[in-house]
Parts: sequence; C-alpha cells; structure tokens
Amino acid sequence: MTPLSVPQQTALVDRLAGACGGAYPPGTRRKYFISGPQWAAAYEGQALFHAPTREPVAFEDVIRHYGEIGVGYWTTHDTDVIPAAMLGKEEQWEVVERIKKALSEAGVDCSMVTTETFHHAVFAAGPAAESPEIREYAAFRLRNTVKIGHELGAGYAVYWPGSLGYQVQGAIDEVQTLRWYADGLNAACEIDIEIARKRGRPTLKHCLEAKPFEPQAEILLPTSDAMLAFIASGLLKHPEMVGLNPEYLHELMWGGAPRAALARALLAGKLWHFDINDGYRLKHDVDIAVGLVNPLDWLNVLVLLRSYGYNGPFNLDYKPPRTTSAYGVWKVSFPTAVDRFITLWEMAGEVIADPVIKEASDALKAGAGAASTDPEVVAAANRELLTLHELIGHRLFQILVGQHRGRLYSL
Ligand code: GCO
Ligand code: MN
Ligand code: MN
Repeated sequence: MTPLSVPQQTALVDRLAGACGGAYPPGTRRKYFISGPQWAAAYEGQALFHAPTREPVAFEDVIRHYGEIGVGYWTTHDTDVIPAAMLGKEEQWEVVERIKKALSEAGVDCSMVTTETFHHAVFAAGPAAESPEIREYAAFRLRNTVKIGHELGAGYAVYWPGSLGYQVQGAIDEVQTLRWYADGLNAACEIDIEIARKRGRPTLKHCLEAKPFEPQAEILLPTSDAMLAFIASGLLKHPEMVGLNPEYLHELMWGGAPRAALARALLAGKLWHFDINDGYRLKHDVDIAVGLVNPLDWLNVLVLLRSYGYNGPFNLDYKPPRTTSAYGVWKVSFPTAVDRFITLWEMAGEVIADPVIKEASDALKAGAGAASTDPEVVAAANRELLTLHELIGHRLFQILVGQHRGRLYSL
C-alpha cells in the first residue's frame, strides 16, 4: 500500500468505519439512557508519562457532537466547564447560560454534575484534609455543584473522592477523615433539599464512586462495598439521598467481579448510576471503551441489569486512546462505544429469552427431587444436572458470536 496523506487517512477512516457496518442511527441511540461526559470527549491524551495528543475542545463542540451522534445526555465536572477561579462568582452563571444554550441547540439534556475534588492543588491532601479551610472550600465546591446541577436540570450528582487516602502511613487519622468527608456530603444534601424545595424539583440522586487505587497509594473508600458501608455508617444525615455510581473497571482493578459488585449494590437498593468502560484486572485505570476487553462479561453484566430492572444512566466514562485523533473521537470512539453497548444490551435480551438457557436454568432450579438429607445421595441425584452450568457458558459464547442465529464456519 502507498503511504497516505492526512486527508487520505481521514477518508480511509470514514470508509472503513462505514465498511464495519452495524451502526445504529442517532434516533435509535437516543432511546437508551446513555450519557456522554464532557471530560471523556475533551480528554487530550495527557497523563503522568504522556503529553497531550489532541487539541483542547470547547464544551459547545462536545455537546453538539454528542447530539449529532445520538447521545442524548451530557455529564460534567464543575471545572471541566468553569475555571476554578470563577466558581461561585457571578461569571459562572454566564457560562451556565452558554451551556444551557448549547444543550438546547443540540437537543441534549444534562443528566449529571460532579465536583472535581482531586485535580487542583488545594486538594493535594484530599477533599477532607485536616485544615478546616480546605474542608470548607470542598463543601463550597460541592454546594456550588448542586446549584449548577439544578440550574442545568440534572437528576444526579456523582462524587469520586479522588485523593481521599494517603501516601505516607500514619500521617492521617482514617476515622476522623471519613467523618469529615461525610460532612462534605451532608452539606451537599442539605443545600440540595433547600434548592429542590424552592424550585419544586426532586432532590438530586447523590452517587458515590469508588476507585481502589490512584491517585493516592492507599484509598479510604476503595470499593463499591466500602461505599455501601460508608452510606450505612450513620455518618450521613440523609443516607436515603446517597447511592452508588460504580464504575465497571474500578471493580476489576481490585480483582473483583463487577457483576457481583453490581448485584450487591442492587440488593442494597443503591445502584443508581453506572460508569461504563472496560479494562484489565489488577492494572491501573485505563478506561478503555465498553466491550473491547471483556465482551462476554459485559454481556453478563447487562443480563443482570436487565433482569433486575436497572433504569439509571449508562455513563461513557471512557478515555479515547492517545492514538485516536480529535476527528476519530467522534468518527470512531464514541459512536462505536455506544453501538457496542446497544448491541450487548439487545443481546442480553436474547440471553434472557433464549430457550436453551431458560430450560437449563429452570431445570437447575427445579433440582433432582431427591428426598434425602444424605449428601452422597443428593450429590449423585444432581450429578447430570450440574453439567448444565458449562452448557450455559457455551450457549452464552454462542450468543456473543452470533451462532444462535446460525453463524457457522464450514471447514
Ligand atoms: C476516573 C474516575 C472519574 C470519575 C469522575 C466523576 O476514572 O478517574 O472514574 O472519571 O468518574 O471524576 O466524578
Ligand atoms: Mn468513573
Ligand atoms: Mn476509571
């Protein structure tokens, strides 16, 4: 093949994206509660070892692009769109007006707002540091985000505590730090109740997001389960207003099973918001797009969520790789991530309706009818039945690769 100039490369990306086929029209994509984060689309590819590979992009462009490809909801950190120095001042409301205009022009709704309590130098010791003025500042930021959220019509607020942890052992008092962290959330809930009453709107759903490591060596609330325990600890004044925003990859990062973590959140009635992405077990937070690493597990996750009626947002908390261009972000990254999600969601419906899986599951649940308490007798009676576990695994693979629709390889 001859080397390609940049315009030829763009044309090739266009042509091959078309050749992939299987893209859903924007109107179909809009039927799902899928949200596009400002920070994901505006991510320039920078990290500890990396210079940016993409140019900065304005929120107007991000919102317009999401609207064009059919992502109907948008999410943002306060500082993604408002410089820290402007927060809480009159000028911030001018930015909020510009956001509202961009959203309405694009036909996109703001579903969630989140406070950045990890990037700015003031949060070097975390959002619940010893200094009262740091905590007062954190509380101001949380309250301010709640105000912005109501103004933008959001239904959810998310909290990833970031640096709530330590590098040096023994330097902080864990118990006290968690109490202080709860104070910040209490401040957010209290102002929310006040604003909601004044505006005649429901209060926001406040969702905690755990990550097991990064950006501190040790994290005080590292998993969704830790968050559930924190919500139930008695420290929160309004525990009924606080739930979870698990992130798929964050559960894999500590070696957990995302599906089991989601099940525990569902049982607690706290699965309210979900960051969808992919990655590898026991590695850092690579935020790869949904379904590119663990499609079979993702299929099973969506079977679980469909089976138990999860109806919250699916937030594309994914970082387009550094190798993808700004053009590619909208041509490839987001549309293909959305389309894989939709495909897996619909496929999960096929799993639930599949006659083979249904009959196998029903048979497993019916058991063998051995009227005995002798474990030898019970085990022997169930022996053939339990082979169905592996058969179900095979059937799920077949559904994933389309063999249940007759896709065969003739050799
Ligand atoms: C991460 C985190 C963030 C949060 C965001 C919302 O991967 O670093 O998941 O992306 O989701 O800060 O609060
Ligand atoms: Mn996340
Ligand atoms: Mn992540």
